[in-house]
Amino acid sequence: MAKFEPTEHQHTRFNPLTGQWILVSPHRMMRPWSGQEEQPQRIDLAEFDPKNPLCPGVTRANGVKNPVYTSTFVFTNDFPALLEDVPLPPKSDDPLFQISGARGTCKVMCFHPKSNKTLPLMSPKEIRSVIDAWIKEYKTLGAKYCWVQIFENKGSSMGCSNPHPHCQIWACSFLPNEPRVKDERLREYYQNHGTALLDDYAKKEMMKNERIVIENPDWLVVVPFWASWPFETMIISRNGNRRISDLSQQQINNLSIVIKELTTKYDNLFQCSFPYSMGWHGAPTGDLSAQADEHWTLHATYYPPLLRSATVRKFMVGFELLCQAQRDLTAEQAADKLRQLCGKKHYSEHI
Ligand code: H2U
Repeated sequence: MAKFEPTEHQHTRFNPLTGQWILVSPHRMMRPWSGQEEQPQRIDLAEFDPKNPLCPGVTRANGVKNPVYTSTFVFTNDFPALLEDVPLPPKSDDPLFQISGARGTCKVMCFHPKSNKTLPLMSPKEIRSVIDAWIKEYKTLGAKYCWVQIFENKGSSMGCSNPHPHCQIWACSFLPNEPRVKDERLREYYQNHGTALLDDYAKKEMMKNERIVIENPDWLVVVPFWASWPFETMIISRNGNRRISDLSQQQINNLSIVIKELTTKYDNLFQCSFPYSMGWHGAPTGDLSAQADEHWTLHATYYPPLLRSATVRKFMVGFELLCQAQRDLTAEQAADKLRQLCGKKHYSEHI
């Protein structure tokens, strides 16, 4: 039988952060596509839309007028999934009908006053203001809540309801599933190895040099070995930071450059405003900040849905929903494509 070639032969890979396996089927890259096609996100938006409730000076759905902000702007979501003061459900000791209280708050953060300034089109200085605002919110909300999730849904194909550049921050009184499982797995690795899983992983990726997209002294961007979305990436702290609130000025500066470069590469890949969901994970906060946290390493994950063009996306359905995630392109092939793309100049500058 022929020798195993990861770019030709199907195999499964393990995600140590979730405990789940994914199926890699590179031989499927050639299959024809006659399914749904996405509408690429428009990049020719006006700077200001008087009807857009996220724009400066516009009145939102709840009748409150936004200030004429000139940098970032944060407000409490007018339609929050989590409220601060709600009655708690009665206790249930039936294992089949478990129920628990949930409290929290949801915020919206506009990145920039101009609707047409997505992150790749912003300057590193403007991106720094976004990171500073993330840290400020994280500190305030993290004093009260055990999990603060900063996330950006970009593009309508990722459920984003408004094209103005923004992210959301949800703070909750409970550890949600993804961070809870991650916390358990990182802790178990630390107990077995005496080192943090993602610190070890970043060092090994640096040595292997097969999946690196961008690197600088503070940050490593890789397509993780276990990536399930076609062009999924992780930004991993190389200096053992556990939370976004730990970052030094230099780390913030270098992060702003990394975010600009990565999102520029993403846009340049299919010459569109590249959709994704991204978010930050670090050690829990609030009551849980008293627990040991040396098993955590600060990181962000980007989950972009596009597969082979601005209009053809990956669907996580069928086998993925019923069995396990599956991908065609290998993580190494995706990293190679992203690495070779220009991260300094946005494609729209050539138009
Ligand atoms: P998304 O694009 O990721 O859906 O985020 C936009 C958020 O902005 C959304 O959660 C909120 C929506 O509830 N929003 C307001 O709070 N007030 C408004 O007037 C419009 C949108």
